[in-house]
Amino acid sequence: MPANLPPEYHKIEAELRTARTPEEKIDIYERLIAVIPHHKGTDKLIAMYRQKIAKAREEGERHQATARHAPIYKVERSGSGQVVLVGPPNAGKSSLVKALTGADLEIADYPFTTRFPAPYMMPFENIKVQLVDTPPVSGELMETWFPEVVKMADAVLLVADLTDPDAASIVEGIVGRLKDRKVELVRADTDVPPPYFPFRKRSVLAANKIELEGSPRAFQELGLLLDGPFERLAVSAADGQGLETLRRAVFGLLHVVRVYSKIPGQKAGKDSPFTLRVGSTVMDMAKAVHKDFSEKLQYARVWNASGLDGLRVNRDYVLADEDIVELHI
Ligand SMILES: Nc1nc2c(ncn2[C@@H]2O[C@H](COP(=O)(O)OP(=O)(O)OP(=O)(O)O)[C@@H](O)[C@H]2O)c(=O)[nH]1
Ligand SMILES: [Mg+2]
Repeated sequence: MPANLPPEYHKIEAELRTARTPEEKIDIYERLIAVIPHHKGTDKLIAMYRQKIAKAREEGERHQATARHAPIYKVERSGSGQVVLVGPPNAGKSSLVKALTGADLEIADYPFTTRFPAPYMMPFENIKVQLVDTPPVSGELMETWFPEVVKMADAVLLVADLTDPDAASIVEGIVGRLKDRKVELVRADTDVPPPYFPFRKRSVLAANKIELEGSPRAFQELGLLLDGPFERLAVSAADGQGLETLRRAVFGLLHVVRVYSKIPGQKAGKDSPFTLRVGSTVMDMAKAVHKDFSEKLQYARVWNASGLDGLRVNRDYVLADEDIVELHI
């Protein structure tokens, strides 16, 4: 047990003695992870709590499945990140997913068309981002599993319906309900370092159906009422307005950089970048490429569009999006 754990740690740990349900335990483990300082000496402890969380989740699922037949949805991740759509009935969530991914989804002018969360892949330049379409929610109506799906995602795409005069208060209701369930939606430029408790998810708001008469005005009003907690983008799944901006904004939510690995004497392949968290260093990249590289890394050379032309950098160099990197061992 690392010696330098803060006093809150021991206080929270004491609560474990009285925790009964898997949910209570998960809550405590998450708070413990949140107060444990992150460094080499605490890696094992944090990993242990992550394992305990996973176990408690499984236990909770078994419990729920047998006791109440409550559905649990886990959306298998793939691509460079997972972004979940959240919004009221008929806002156009499925229509947006269809427009952004090209997938064939069920869309209809009655509410609750979408019944289960389902993943689709959105191409963005040379990577793919996973979008999760979901059934509708509101401040009053949110199934217990819904916040769990949001917790698993990297970020949130809120969808508002500009034809609904109550669009702003509906969004506020949803955001408030999620907050009650310990999921806090934050602006896209917020740095959310791990640990993730309370669960903070970067979000943007897509205000849909902008092509309709009256929508531009509704969009302005939405801005005034929501008082700017999220970046708002005016979009139309119907005619494609704003969708390229939205695509880039969704990528931006992930806070990742794309870096290209280059072999000395050859050109870098730009088809399959490594995607790493913003703030990652040359050393992080080396670890992602191969264990050998991370063990033997001496230095790297970096090329990019901002003018670096093979600059020699050390292992702490922080990578930028689209850096081309040549690792030297
Ligand atoms: N005019 C207009 N209609 C839209 C737009 N996007 C979606 N719609 C319509 O809005 C209705 C609902 O669309 P869906 O994509 O099914 O909405 P949803 O949010 O997935 O609905 P649920 O699955 O019930 O939550 C359909 O009739 C769509 O054709 C848009 O940009 N403009
Ligand atoms: Mg739908």
